[in-house]
Amino acid sequence: MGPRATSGAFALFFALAASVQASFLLPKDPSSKIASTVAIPKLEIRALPNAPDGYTPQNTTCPSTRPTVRSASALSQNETSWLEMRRNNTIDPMSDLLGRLNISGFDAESYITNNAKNASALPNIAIAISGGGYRACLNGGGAVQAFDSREINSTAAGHLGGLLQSATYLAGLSGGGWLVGSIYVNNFTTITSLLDNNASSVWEFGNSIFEGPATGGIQVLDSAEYYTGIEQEVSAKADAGFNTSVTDFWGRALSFQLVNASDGGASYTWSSIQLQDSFANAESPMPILIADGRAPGETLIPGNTTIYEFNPFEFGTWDPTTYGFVPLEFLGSNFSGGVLAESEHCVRGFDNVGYVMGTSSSLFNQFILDVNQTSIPELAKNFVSDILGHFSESDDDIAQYQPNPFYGYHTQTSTVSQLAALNLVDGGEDLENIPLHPLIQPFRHVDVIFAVDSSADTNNYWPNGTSLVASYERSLNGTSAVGGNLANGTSFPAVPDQNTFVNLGLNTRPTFFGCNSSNTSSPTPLVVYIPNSPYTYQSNISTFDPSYNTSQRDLIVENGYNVATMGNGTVNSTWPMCVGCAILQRSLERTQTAMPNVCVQCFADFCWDGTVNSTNPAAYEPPYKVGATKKGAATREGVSYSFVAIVALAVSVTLL
Ligand SMILES: *[C@@H]1O[C@H](CO)[C@@H](O)[C@H](O)[C@H]1NC(C)=O
Ligand SMILES: *[C@@H]1O[C@H](CO)[C@@H](O)[C@H](O)[C@H]1NC(C)=O
Ligand SMILES: *[C@@H]1O[C@H](CO)[C@@H](O)[C@H](O)[C@H]1NC(C)=O
Ligand SMILES: *[C@@H]1O[C@H](CO)[C@@H](O)[C@H](O)[C@H]1NC(C)=O
Ligand SMILES: *[C@@H]1O[C@H](CO)[C@@H](O)[C@H](O)[C@H]1NC(C)=O
Ligand SMILES: *[C@@H]1O[C@H](CO)[C@@H](O)[C@H](O)[C@H]1NC(C)=O
Ligand SMILES: *[C@@H]1O[C@H](CO)[C@@H](O)[C@H](O)[C@H]1NC(C)=O
Ligand SMILES: *[C@@H]1O[C@H](CO)[C@@H](O)[C@H](O)[C@H]1NC(C)=O
Ligand SMILES: *[C@@H]1O[C@H](CO)[C@@H](O)[C@H](O)[C@H]1NC(C)=O
Ligand SMILES: *[C@@H]1O[C@H](CO)[C@@H](O)[C@H](O)[C@H]1NC(C)=O
Ligand SMILES: *[C@@H]1O[C@H](CO)[C@@H](O)[C@H](O)[C@H]1NC(C)=O
Ligand SMILES: CC(=O)N[C@H]1CO[C@H](CO)[C@@H](O)[C@@H]1O
Repeated sequence: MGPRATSGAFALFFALAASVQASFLLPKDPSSKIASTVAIPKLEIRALPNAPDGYTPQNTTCPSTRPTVRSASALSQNETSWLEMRRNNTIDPMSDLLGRLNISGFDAESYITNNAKNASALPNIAIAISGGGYRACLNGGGAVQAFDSREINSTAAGHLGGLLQSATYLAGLSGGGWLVGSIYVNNFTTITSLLDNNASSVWEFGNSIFEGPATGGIQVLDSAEYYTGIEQEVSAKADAGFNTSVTDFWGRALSFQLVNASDGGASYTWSSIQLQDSFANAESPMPILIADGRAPGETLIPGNTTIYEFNPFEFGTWDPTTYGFVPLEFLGSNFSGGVLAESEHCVRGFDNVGYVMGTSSSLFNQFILDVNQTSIPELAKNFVSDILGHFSESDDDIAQYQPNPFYGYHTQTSTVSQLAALNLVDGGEDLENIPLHPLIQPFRHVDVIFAVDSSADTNNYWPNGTSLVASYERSLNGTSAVGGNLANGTSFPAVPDQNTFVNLGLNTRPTFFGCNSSNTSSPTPLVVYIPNSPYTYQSNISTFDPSYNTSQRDLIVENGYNVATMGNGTVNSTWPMCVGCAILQRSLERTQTAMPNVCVQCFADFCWDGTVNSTNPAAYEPPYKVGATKKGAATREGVSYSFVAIVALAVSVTLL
């Protein structure tokens, strides 16, 4: 598809979007701002807008050491150096946090400070935020708010503030990637600042992405300017010789909701995160986003697909097929066989933050597969089914990374080394909807992963363990004939089937997996599974719902805070202390320190004990654990049809 087609397609997209929206979108509550009572730090400065020419990638002069693709046989030197700094910076927050969590009969603060010189003895913590559209962004946002010691009251008894400051990695995928991206692109800001209703918040989800930003806040564009601007930017990228796809439009549109810049942050790059003070000084965890590989013509993404990660330094994969990383800043350069020929320029500006977040959430092919399971009008169903034909016949893919940085690289094992373009889709399409893959890589030595799951697995959009099951199954393919060496040294704790998750309630309260590390031959992180559940709000909103009024948005975040803290310890008073035990357990093993008795009890209470009950469960309809928050006029808006319909239209017009 050439540049002109892109531009024409987008004009059509705009026209159709506007008309479909008029017929499908439900009315919204315009008067739902809640006055905030707390003093909120001002959100001002953010990641560096360092792309050379806005959204258009540009040829630039290469550094004296030309960028190359490296083998995934170790961590990057940049990550290794960064980790040394991060290790030191986590010691005080971890010691403070464990002190507050108050593990009876154990002086956790002294334990951490006594081992501070022995970096590898200390706990190594990661947080993973699942996908699931705005539901996942907001529920995950509540969890991150709870983990962040900068948030008001988060360090009170029963709360978990400081876990974020103690963590080494923060991974997100799809809607969870919007959350992670929002935080880092806006100068490692807090969730409260993103929601700030006193000034103008970044997370204004009242206007759907298809309408564009509300005027009067930080954004000043009307819908027409919004669409025209996006069209011009994507056309300019196409004119510069880069294949564009529906994800370019999607990513630009997302940026207006996620990046605090009046032009939607066209110049912000994911690699610029490494230049931000908070990251450069290792004062924040390392953010990682995930996307899945997609073979040409493929609609259903298999469990053995290649999983790619974007970290602030690099883009690439640990999987034994492609098994390589490229410097993210120079993505878009024409690598061949892992090197950039002398005749080639160093392209910069390809790794636009919206494009990266849009890639991780590019689930257009999934919509088409799911259309008959979705409650949309017959008309829309037929329409989507119609375009399925065009779609599967076409090699015009969803998120195009062209030129493919892994062209001619690892030709013996790679499935993409002969492809001019690398095609990526939403990181959850292989069913691993929690971004655990980068966190179980042996080189990263993660001890414990707090896995926040906002997946919509059951009929009414609650999680049921599907993501953990997928991660576990993949980890078993170390030697199997079919999967080859897919696991490639990774190890994942055993988990039961989904029926067991529901029958034993493992999807309704936090559960630890992998408690007994002697059960696995290679180092395996402890997984603290934190499933979305109704504490104070029924947060099981459809993934396809594109708009949220302010009160609904805030209630989902508050519920997420309660999900992570079990209602600030009111639903289960031992939970905060047991989080402390989970943090410490692998470290105590390494230093051959006995588990405190209270921790032994925590593990008895919160670990999956190996029991299985695979009978078909009744419909999963969890009751409130605390009770509905009485605040504002939070109405559950019905599922809006516009998302599915417009996505279908966008896909079709892009292909025509
Ligand atoms: C971390 O702290 C140790 C000991 O306190 C010190 O020797 C080391 O230089 C520090 N590392 C970094 C990268 O700051
Ligand atoms: C913080 O805690 C105090 C005392 O419990 C309470 O009055 C206040 O509303 C809380 N603030 C927030 C933002 O939750
Ligand atoms: C980012 O936020 C920090 C902490 O609030 C602030 O000190 C710093 O000045 C901000 N960064 C930039 C580049 O201004
Ligand atoms: C994935 O599995 C299928 C068979 O189930 C196989 O044909 C394909 O080559 C595998 N892909 C990779 C990347 O291993
Ligand atoms: C991972 O895959 C690479 C490339 O195929 C291989 O060289 C390496 O030995 C594998 N590592 C493990 C631990 O299996
Ligand atoms: C790693 O850091 C060095 C400087 O220490 C820098 O020159 C290089 O570009 C960085 N690499 C990546 C991939 O960011
Ligand atoms: C960038 O350089 C390549 C050759 O390395 C050339 O083909 C391409 O046209 C240049 N792009 C622009 C926008 O100048
Ligand atoms: C959805 O259902 C219609 C009619 O029942 C059928 O023609 C169509 O192929 C189905 N679409 C998909 C994607 O399965
Ligand atoms: C769990 O979720 C999967 C994926 O959506 C679904 O196929 C399965 O029926 C669900 N099982 C239960 C018991 O909820
Ligand atoms: C827990 O604390 C948070 C933040 O202070 C608050 O929003 C939430 O309502 C509290 N939960 C309960 C159950 O009191
Ligand atoms: C906390 O939850 C665990 C796991 O469900 C349970 O065994 C324990 O009795 C609960 N404790 C309290 C104080 O509610
Ligand atoms: C992704 C993948 O190939 N998974 C397979 C791994 O192996 C188990 C059996 O050991 C299969 O059930 C999975 O399908």
